[in-house]
Formats: sequence, structure tokens, C-alpha cells
Amino acid sequence: MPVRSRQDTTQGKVNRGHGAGADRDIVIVHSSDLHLGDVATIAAWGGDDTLPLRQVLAAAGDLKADLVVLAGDIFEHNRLALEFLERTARILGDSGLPVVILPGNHDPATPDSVYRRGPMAEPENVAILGVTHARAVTFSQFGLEVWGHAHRDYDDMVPLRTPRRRRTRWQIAMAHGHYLPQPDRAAGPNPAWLIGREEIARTAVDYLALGHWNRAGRVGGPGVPAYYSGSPDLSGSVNVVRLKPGGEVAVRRRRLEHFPAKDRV
Ligand SMILES: [Mn+2]
Repeated sequence: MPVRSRQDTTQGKVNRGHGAGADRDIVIVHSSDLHLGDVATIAAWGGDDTLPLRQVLAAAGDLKADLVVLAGDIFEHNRLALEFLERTARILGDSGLPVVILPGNHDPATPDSVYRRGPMAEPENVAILGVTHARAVTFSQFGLEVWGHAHRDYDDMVPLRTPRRRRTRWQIAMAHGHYLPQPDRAAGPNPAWLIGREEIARTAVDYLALGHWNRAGRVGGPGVPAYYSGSPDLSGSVNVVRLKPGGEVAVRRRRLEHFPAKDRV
């Protein structure tokens, strides 16, 4: 495998789009929790083991999205066969869409991760936080930075620790964990990877792309737009984020053709 930079730099990799400009909306498609390789659900996908990924990318293609962000648990676990990783990497590469992946608790960026063992990090249009980029990816043509703390092992951690200073006009964060308005981490047994309302506010980002919940929905306070996308097969949708020239951020859901919504949002 090629040695990759772990620096937070602007570089050619994934630094592409549909012809930039601050004079039009920047369109971002957000999904998470695809759990590819989960044998229990492949049957529900008609035996098609990459269906959720292709559905998300097809929606992004239809929308002429500038960027796709996948907020963790793209894979069910880190032991998946190389053949499957090769197939998945090819689907991502062939999409031609810039994609930023944040490893989650099911697919953390361990030394034997799905993101390191196979070719997942090889397509030019794919960036993986914690693997190809330590903490942030910059898309200078959009004046946009995407940052997030990857899961790097199976232990608990604070997904929104140490928010990153804004360096660009637009800033998006990604986090994979469980929202609890006021987490008290000293108070005994808690779900792991807690994300609190104040931590969300402190990011001061234009959009926070969350993963870990299978249902879609907004969390946090009235300031930062913080959304779970939900999993494709439960939410039946992706989140579509539009960064508008006037500074407004619009978020809506777009239905996926092959996944009827089950979460009644
Ligand atoms: Mn998860």
C-alpha cells in the first residue's frame, strides 16, 4: 500500500468538483451507518451487498452533488474480505464524486482496518479521516473544510473534542456517536462516544454530519445545524445540505429509491 500523508493539508486528492464558484449552492450529500457486510441485512437488500452505497451515490449523482460525506459505520466490521473491499473501492472510485469518510465504531481506523488492508483509500476522489488525512480535508475551490475525529480503536472517546479553528468560509464537521443533550461522563454507565449539546455549539460549524443512529433527525440547540442522516435502509433517505452564496444553510432529506422509510420522521 502506498504511504500516505498524515498531514492536514490541501492537496490534489479529492480536490475536485463540478466547477466551483461562490455564486451557486455547494451541494453535500450526507449518509452514515450503511453497515456494508452485515450478513443479517444483505438478505433484506435482495442479496445485493453494496446496494445502500450505490443508492447513496446514485442520489448524489442525480443531485450533481459537490461532495459526499459518510459519517461512520460504512462497514459492519473490520474483518471483511479483500474482494469485498476491492469491489467497494471500485464503486466509490467509479462514482467520480468527492467522498469524505469518517471511520466509526464498527469500522475504526485500526492497523487492520477495512480502510488500510485493502484499496479503500486509493481512489483519487476518496479521503478517509484518520487514514489519508489526520483530521481535516480542505476543498479550496469551495472555500470549505471538513474535519472530524475518526474512531481509531474500539475504546470510548469524545467525538467532538477540541473543535478545529475555522480557516475557510465554510466549515463542516463529522462525528460518529450518541447524542445526549447534557452528558455527564462521570456519572457511571453511559453509552459510549457521547456528543453533547454544548460540544455541538462549540464547533460553530455550518453543518455537523452525524452518524451512529439509524434514524434521521436534528439534534442540539438552535445554532449549529447538527443532523443524523440515519442509515439508508432505516431512514430511506440521505440528507442534502445546500451551502448558499448568501451564507444560508438549507438541509432536507431525499428519499432513496429502494429503501422505503421505516422511521416515520
Ligand atoms: Mn456506530
